[in-house]
This record gives sequence, structure tokens and C-alpha cells, in this order.
Amino acid sequence: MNKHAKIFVAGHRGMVGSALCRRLRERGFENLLTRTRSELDLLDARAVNAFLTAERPDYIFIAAAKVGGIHANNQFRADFIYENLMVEANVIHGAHRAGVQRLMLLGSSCIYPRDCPQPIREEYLLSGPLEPTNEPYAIAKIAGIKLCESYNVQYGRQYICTMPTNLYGPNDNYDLATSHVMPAMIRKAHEARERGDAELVVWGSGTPRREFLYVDDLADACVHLMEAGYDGPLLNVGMGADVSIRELAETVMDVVGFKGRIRFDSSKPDGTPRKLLDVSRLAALGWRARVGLGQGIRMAYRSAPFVAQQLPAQPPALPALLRVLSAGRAAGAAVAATTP
Ligand code: GFB
Repeated sequence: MNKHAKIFVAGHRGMVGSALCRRLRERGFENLLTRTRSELDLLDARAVNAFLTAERPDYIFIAAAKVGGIHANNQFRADFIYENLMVEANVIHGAHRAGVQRLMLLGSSCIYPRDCPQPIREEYLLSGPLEPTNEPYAIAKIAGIKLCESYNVQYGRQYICTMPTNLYGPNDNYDLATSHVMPAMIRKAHEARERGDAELVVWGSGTPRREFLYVDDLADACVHLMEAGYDGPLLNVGMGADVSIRELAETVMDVVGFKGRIRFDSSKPDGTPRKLLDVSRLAALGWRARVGLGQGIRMAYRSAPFVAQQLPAQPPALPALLRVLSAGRAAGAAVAATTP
């Protein structure tokens, strides 16, 4: 990849898109092309075509998507399938029409069958029924994969697809009604500690298992693949290890310093029992995740809006921050109270 290459990051304000921009800049790519939703509506095929034909980027990363946790996926089923199908169709077809040769579509581990063997290998795609709570979203993402494969076969494009496991990190969604479990746990534990609550409510039974990847690790993998010129089939991106939702809640409570007990709310769905990706295909290409779960949760907690606002304007370097956070945890004190 030429360092002057023009790179369009669709969805640059989201958690994944902003991490991709950070990583691309770190790697010396400065010619990044971005558009906010009000500048370019990715649901509008005509506008997307006009934009891509005028700009003709060398590379495209599709990080734009309608995403959410188990409740949002289940509740806003029409929005999830419609918006994701349209964004993928518009950007992928528009890219082809504009002569863009290289593109990466970001998907999700929920594209795989609900009850497939673990860890999940890429070839299990379309081998069984999907998890009902996120079927519309998964169908849209599978359609995106098939769009890429079809343009590659019919027109010789190099449109690749990466399927990350559950992600977390800076710019995550902390709205408790629509978020994923990680930001929900961080916010709930923080607020429970601030209020002095006796318990923290965890949806479902706590037994489902999930794999969590810090979003900067995902961005590193994506840029690594683009730079390496990867143009093979679908690739999983994960840590290669998972935890139960109960273990996740306990780890988050430990980081945040909440000492109460957990109460499970069985009126909420569990979703897929387990989603652990087999990452051997990616490992064979020379990439592995670097941020461990405890370290990642500390960094995510530090960047959460309700914590970041309480910290000094000039944050200390990361190692110092981690010391501050663990000191706060040991004392059971608010992060704000332990920082100068
Ligand atoms: O992260 P999450 O919403 O999505 O939930 P999925 C993971 C697990 O955490 C489920 C439990 O078993 C939830 O019941 N959980 C416990 C909670 N407490 C909470 C809470 O307060 N909030 C939330 N949100 N969950 C999504 C898919 O599935 O994952 C998407 O719906 C996508 O399509 C995404 O694939 C990565 O991992 O179940």
C-alpha cells in the first residue's frame, strides 16, 4: 500500500471506523477520506455512486453499519436488515462502478450458525440455522460477504471480508437499551459503585460464553491484511479465548471496583450459547491479538464518556493510567477521586 493512497473509511465516527483511522494514521497513511452521515447518506445509492465516482479512492474499508446488542438486534429487526443491506449494496456496487479494486467489508461472528462446533471455522458459514435474536442482521452481513465474493468472481475485484468477534473499546455505545454486553457491564458497574448499590443486574443466565476483542487490535489486523495484499476468502478476527458472561461481569466489577453481588435477570434472552472463533487462518498470516481482556477493559473504562469527562484534560501516558485505575480499584474509590 502506497502511503499516499486515498483510503475511504465508511463509518469513521463509529467504534470500528475511528479505530481504523487511528491505526491507518499510525502506519503513515494520511490521505484518509471520510464523510459524516449528513455529508453522505450511505443509504442513498445515487449519492454514494456520485461520491465514489468523483473521489475514486484506492481502498475502502466498510465500517459503517447499524449495530447493537442482543436487545437492539431483536427489537429493531427491520432497521438492522434494511440499513445493513443498503449500505453494503450501495458501497460495494458503487466501488465497483468507480473502478475501486480493493475493499474490506467488516462483519460479525453472528453470521455463523447458532449451534455450530466450537471454535468456529470460516467454512461453517451457511451450514445451519442462525441465532433468532440477530438473524436479520446476520442475513444482511452474509449478503455482504456474498456481494464481495460475487464481484470478485465475476469482475476480478479484490473485495475481502473480515468477521470480528464481539468488540469493545473507545467510542463504544453505552446506551443500556441498545448496547452490547461489555459497555453495558462497564456502565452498570460504574453507576452501581457510584450509587453504593448492593447488586448489579446481568441479563440472562450468565452461562453464555463470548469472546471479546479490543477494537484497536481489530483495526491492526485489518490494516495488516490490507497492507499485506490479502485477497483470499473470509477471515475470522478474534482473541482465540472466551469467557462466560458471569466471568465477564466479575472481571468488569473488579476493574471498576464494585464490590456488590450479581443478580441474573432471567426475563432477558441469553442468545447464542457460545461464539468462539477459530483464528488459525489469520494466525497463519502472521497476526495475533495483543490486548488481554483485563488490560482492554481498563482501557475501555478509562475512555468511557462518563469516566473520561472526570479525568484531567491532559491524560497521563497509558502505563501511568493503568496504575491510577488499579489504585482506584484497590481502594474501591471512584476514578475521579484518585486522579489529580
Ligand atoms: O453483547 P450482547 O448484547 O450480544 O450480549 P450477543 C451477550 C450476552 O450478554 C447475552 C448477556 O447472553 C446477554 O443476555 N448480557 C448480560 C447482556 N447483561 C447484559 C446487558 O446488560 N446488556 C447486554 N446487551 N447483554 C450480538 C448480536 O449478540 O453481538 C449482534 O445481537 C452482533 O448481531 C454482536 O453479532 C457482536 O453477543 O448475544
